[in-house]
Amino acid sequence: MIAVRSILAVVLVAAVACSDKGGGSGDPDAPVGDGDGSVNDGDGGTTGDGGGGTGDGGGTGDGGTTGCTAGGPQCNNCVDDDGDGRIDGADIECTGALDNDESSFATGIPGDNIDTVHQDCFFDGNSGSGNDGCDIHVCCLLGAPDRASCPFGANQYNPAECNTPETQACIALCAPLTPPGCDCFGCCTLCDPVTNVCRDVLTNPAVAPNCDADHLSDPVACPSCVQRTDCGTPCGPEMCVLCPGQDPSDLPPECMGSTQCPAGHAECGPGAPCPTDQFCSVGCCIDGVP
Ligand SMILES: [Ca+2]
Ligand SMILES: [Ca+2]
Ligand SMILES: [Ca+2]
Ligand SMILES: [Ca+2]
Repeated sequence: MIAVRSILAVVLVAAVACSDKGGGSGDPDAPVGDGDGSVNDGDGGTTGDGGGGTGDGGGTGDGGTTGCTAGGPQCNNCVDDDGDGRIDGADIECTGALDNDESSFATGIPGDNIDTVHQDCFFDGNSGSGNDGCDIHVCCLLGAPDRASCPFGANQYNPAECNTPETQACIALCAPLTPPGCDCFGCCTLCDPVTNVCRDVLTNPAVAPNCDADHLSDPVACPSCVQRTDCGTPCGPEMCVLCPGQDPSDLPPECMGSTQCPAGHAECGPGAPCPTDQFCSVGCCIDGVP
């Protein structure tokens, strides 16, 4: 137990040390890929090692960290834009590679996630179900038992329709874009990085404009939600699946410091970047918006 915890602690410290630099192995103090010809050279990234050259400035990419691109959208630019100590996909307020607002659950993409009533794929960079086939009344997500308790679009709400499964088109398009711990509509199990207390929170800024990382325990700012079970990936230490806001040190020892990713999706993190068309979110590569 002690040995495992020590290893995890070392891994965590290494990860933090790496993340703080934003450029990963570009840091000359980095433990791997430091360009000195030692056996670990190259492990930290294929193009970003050896002094922060191509990864940081060349736009090729990975900087030795998670596949981010310098100068890209805030959630994919290798920088802690909001200064909370968490970079890009490790920041719970980043919903995907195109998210250009690391400081909130909004994406900064014009027209994205602006409908309070009809919810579509939360992670596809637009509002409306036309392109994704995902369509559900917000009060299903909020768990409202009847119209009287439905705060948005109550006259259009039929609780019985909440039992309708998502369409195959919705699942096919949206699930690969959805970070572990979230359903396709942005109902996410969010964990406070400090206290590790977790809640299922509806993150859609149209519905919860005051919800951010500082208000995770506030049910007014961050309303509770009921996750859809057929589109998205649940998380939890008992499944060895990291939730947003957690890091490998939050997993029990039997997980060996490794998170389980959705089928077909690789684990990622500092020094283990995703393919260029994917995004490292909560320790797993998820698909980029097509
Ligand atoms: Ca960033
Ligand atoms: Ca951040
Ligand atoms: Ca965001
Ligand atoms: Ca959409």
